Amino acid sequence: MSLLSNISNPRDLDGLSAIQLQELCADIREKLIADVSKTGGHLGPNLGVVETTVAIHRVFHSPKDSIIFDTGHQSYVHKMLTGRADLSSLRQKDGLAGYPQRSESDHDIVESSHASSSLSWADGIAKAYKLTNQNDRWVVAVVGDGALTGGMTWEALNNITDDNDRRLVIVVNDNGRSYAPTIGGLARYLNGIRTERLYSKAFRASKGLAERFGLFGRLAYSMARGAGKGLLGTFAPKGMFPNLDIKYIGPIDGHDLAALEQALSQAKKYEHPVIVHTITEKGKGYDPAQLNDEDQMHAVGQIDPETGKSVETSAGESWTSVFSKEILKIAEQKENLVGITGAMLIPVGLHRFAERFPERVFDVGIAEQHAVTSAAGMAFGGLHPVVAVYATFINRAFDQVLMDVALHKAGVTIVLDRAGVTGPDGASHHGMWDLALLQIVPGIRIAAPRDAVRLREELNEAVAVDDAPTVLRFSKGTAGAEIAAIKRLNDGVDVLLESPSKDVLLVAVGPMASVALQVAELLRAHGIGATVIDPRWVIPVAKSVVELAAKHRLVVTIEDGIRVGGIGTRVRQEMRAAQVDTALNEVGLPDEFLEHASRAEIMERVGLTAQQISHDIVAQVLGARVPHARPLPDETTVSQQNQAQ
Ligand SMILES: Cc1ncc(C[n+]2csc(CCOP(=O)(O)OP(=O)(O)O)c2C)c(N)n1
Repeated sequence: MSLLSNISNPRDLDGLSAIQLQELCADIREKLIADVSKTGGHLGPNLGVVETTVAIHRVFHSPKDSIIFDTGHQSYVHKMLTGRADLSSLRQKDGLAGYPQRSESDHDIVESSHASSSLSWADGIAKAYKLTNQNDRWVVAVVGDGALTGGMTWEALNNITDDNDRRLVIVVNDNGRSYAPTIGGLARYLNGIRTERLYSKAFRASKGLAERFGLFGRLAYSMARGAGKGLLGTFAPKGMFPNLDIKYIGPIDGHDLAALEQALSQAKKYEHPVIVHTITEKGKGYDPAQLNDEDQMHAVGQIDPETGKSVETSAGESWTSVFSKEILKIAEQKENLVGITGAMLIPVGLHRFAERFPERVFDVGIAEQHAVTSAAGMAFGGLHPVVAVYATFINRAFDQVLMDVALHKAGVTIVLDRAGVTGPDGASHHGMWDLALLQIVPGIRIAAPRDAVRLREELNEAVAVDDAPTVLRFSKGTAGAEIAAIKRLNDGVDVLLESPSKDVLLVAVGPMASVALQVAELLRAHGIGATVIDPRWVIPVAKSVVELAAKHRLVVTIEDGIRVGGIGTRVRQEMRAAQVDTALNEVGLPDEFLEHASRAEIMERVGLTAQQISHDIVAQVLGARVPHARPLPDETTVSQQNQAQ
């Protein structure tokens, strides 16, 4: 029987001996590999924080003490120690979430998977505990070196160091990597600490920390801030952390449980903000991860646990791969084209471009806001930047798109991967807000390709615009089969299907084109005629969309973004402005946080399936559901004949 099966809450760790704790860490790793290889998830990061998480839970008392995981992708071990040892349902419908989730446990606090927010959360919680006299509660933030490249962490540190009277411990989990090695001056600084000669000395010293503290150490440590650095300061590297005016402990071997516990216990005793700097290895204890140069198995799909090799069969080329190849082609022709990524070079497909033209692709760290404003600067200087991010992360940089790019008429192309429902990563990872958010930016143009051919085409069109922001958004997964148009209208709108009767105009946004065609097919079985169009550029709304709307009894827009303020709403407003009064039904995602499940399961749950959409349209055409299709005075439609029968 494994030790892990005896752990139902963190206090069960208290009675374990050093040897048992080591055994437990081995059990945890074994279980992580066994379960995550089946469910997919963040394997490398979690293998790297096994000892750190065990030590934190031994020293601090969650949920009384608040433990916050930055990004939350490395919280699996925390889940296992807080009554959720079985990860076999991870990221599945009705199973455990891939990030902390309050509904799962009192031990989970921050659910958002958007990086670099943990120190602000910690600052806020610590302020609240202080003001409400909850002085026996600590706040612990676990933040990676990657997340530390995000500006919010520095805004938070600036505030944390301004009020020393708080019980706040910042554990910097430094593995030198985000997905790829972490970039920038901060990373170089941390790397310097890891590699400098002093490190090996400090590393050894960390093992005997408590003993070395002795009376003098404890005294020095409890000295008021400013009166001295304390003994631990002697291990601290010269430079950034000491200059931040915050107590620093480290570097600590993040796989040495005893050293970790000693350091964290000292940090706890200090009763003021402290940074505990741990050095860990991503993927620790699992060769396929540690030997994986690309990202040390930061995030995996289903794998063979023995070899670490993917066991997923791909149904075709991914959207990302199509983009990746096309952007390189364009870069070969267009010398002023540059790429920008927020620490996700390979996931967003800029790696081919970077391999060929290393000086023209910039990894800016997890810093989407900086990426966008820096792009505005590059455009001013004569470049055409392509900022490639996951759709959900552009939320962070809305103001920069609005004020720095659009207001300055900068030719910047923003490429949004993982747009729409993404699935198992859960509520904060769906790319469902971009269309509603970005369409309100004056002058912006947004393209949503329906297939790989259109992705290439629209990307080329986007980078040719040098006086406004352009956006290209596409989904996760495979691009699917080509969907040919029967004709292209003058303003670039593709007509995918026409029917003899003009009952319904289906306006499909991007990948919803295939669903729209299925809807048309189902309607045909009911004698309802549909025209299906793909506007290609959904913002601004093309004139021909409005003209076609005027010629139909009902307009139905179908998008995989939120319905509120989405493309459908915009089409309706443009129709009204043009005095077109055809009824419009905007089909899209509800404005809710959508829990993790597969993409298909979520689409089913929210009614974004051909069956559900066509079911509603039939009722609307028959006048049984609002909005009612209006009659076309000059044409008799098949459905009107049906109604008459
Ligand atoms: C705002 C934002 N941008 C990008 C990401 C994608 N992302 C998830 S984890 C990660 C790397 C995190 O590195 P680090 O904080 O060092 O943690 P590690 O995985 O190395 O433990 C990135 C870029 C994100 N979650 N949030």
